[in-house]
Amino acid sequence: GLPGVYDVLPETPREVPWFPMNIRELDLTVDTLDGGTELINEDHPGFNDPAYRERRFEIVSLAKAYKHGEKLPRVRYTEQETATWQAVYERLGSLHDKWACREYRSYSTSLPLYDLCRQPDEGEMLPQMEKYCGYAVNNIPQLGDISDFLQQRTGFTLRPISGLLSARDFLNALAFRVFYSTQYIRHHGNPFYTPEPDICHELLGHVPLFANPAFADFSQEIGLASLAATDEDVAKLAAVYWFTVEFGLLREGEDVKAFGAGVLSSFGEMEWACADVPSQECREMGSMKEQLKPILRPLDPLEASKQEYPITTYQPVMFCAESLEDAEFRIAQFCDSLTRPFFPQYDPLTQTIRVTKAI
Ligand code: HBI
Ligand code: FE
Repeated sequence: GLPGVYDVLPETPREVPWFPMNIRELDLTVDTLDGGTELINEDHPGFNDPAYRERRFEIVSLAKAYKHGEKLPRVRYTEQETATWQAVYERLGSLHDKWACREYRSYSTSLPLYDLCRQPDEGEMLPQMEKYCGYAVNNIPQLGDISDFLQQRTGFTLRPISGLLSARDFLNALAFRVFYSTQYIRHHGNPFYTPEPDICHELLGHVPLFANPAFADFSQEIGLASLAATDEDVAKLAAVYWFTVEFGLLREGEDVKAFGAGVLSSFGEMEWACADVPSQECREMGSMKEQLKPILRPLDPLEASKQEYPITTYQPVMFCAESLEDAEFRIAQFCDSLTRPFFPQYDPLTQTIRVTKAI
């Protein structure tokens, strides 16, 4: 029938959750869920290692003291830490050749207008990271060098963080093209396992994709959608982020390739997600006793936003997009479908959010 009067009234004004309006206000985002140390529970491999805990505390303190505009803290990593990095770097490197998506393995940059007549600048990603950011088997790169590199490529910068943040604070920063990155490394006892994000996950999982302009735009889009969003919508966006940026897959011809950082930074999850037949050893490592392979669904953000996910085992259900552009388009559509009291836009000149009222 005809709509009732309440159906056509504009949304009533409401208080919105606090959000940063200026990039400096990210300094106010200090409420990590773990407080920087408490996340080390009995399950953490470093729980019973006082020297590890002290070291983690030291590195976390640098992140807590950091203020926008300062130089990113440099960490002098120990031989033991570098050995952990090396183990991860070597093992993942060979798997990336096989299973990482094209956008992770190679780059292409848009050139300034006066250069348009030349060939587009493109090539392998890793040599770039080695040349400009200090990536090497025997060196843990510094966040500052990576941040400078990304800023020149896509305008993304890194900010050090002490551990897991709330989904809202984490996503809000993406609106400013800022990515929070941990700086400590996992425990040396098991270089192939970490229950929390660490520098291997950030640098080998997330960072190379932030040099890709389409990926950078798509990340910022999720960030903008999270500003002043309701708790319910933040939870939906966090799930969409989880099933794309963290555990997303991309189809390349007949193959399924790793796109999410959680897949790209874990050899076990990469085999689980990308191998035709994941080995029994792999399945046991991820506590997947019954299931032989992940259930792959075509990426539908609405469905992903409602899909539950475990955080201690491998993913039983994963989403596969047809391409990065396909993922970008669908997510933009999803973000537009959320009800907003206004439309935030980012002004990169002032590094400020501008707000336009919804009509
Ligand atoms: N915090 N530091 C950090 N790193 C993450 O990847 C992260 C987080 N907090 C929340 C979060 N990821 C997830 O909720 C995403 O799905 C948003
Ligand atoms: Fe991550």
